[in-house]
Amino acid sequence: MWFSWFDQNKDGRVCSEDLETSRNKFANLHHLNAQRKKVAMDTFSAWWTEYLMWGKSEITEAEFIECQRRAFEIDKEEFGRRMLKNEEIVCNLMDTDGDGMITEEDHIIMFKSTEHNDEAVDRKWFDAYSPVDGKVPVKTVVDFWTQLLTCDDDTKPDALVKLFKAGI
Ligand SMILES: [Ca+2]
Ligand SMILES: [Ca+2]
Repeated sequence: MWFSWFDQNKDGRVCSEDLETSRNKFANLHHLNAQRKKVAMDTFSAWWTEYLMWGKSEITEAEFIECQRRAFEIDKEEFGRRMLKNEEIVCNLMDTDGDGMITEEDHIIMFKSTEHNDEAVDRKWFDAYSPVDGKVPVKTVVDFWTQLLTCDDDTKPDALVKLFKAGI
């Protein structure tokens, strides 16, 4: 579910061109100046390449699942740390003003960067975090997505799984 989220053209693979499109959209929607744009673009690339493409320039869904499965089987705790790190990087990237909070606008921009363009839908995802005054702490978002990526008990209720399964 998580991987296919980033497979914007639904051809079963995620590649460097997708990364290029996403990071440009992210920087442009945030209206970042040249210096901040460079930092954000570099972080975006490093994150995407490591955690989505496992260091490759292109990866299929089957390869991605195999990489994740192997890492999980080899060392579950290390896998958990890897997924946490992944979410810390991407959630801190969303917090462009560095105040430790992610606004609804920040979140919508990240969704739009990966071609999830329907704002009404994007707002439902943001609501899952129970925001206060249109904001949530970065850590809350990190926790939600790390839980999604690491929990091996599929009977445990998961707000994000519910949204994925609802096809939202
Ligand atoms: Ca694709
Ligand atoms: Ca912020």
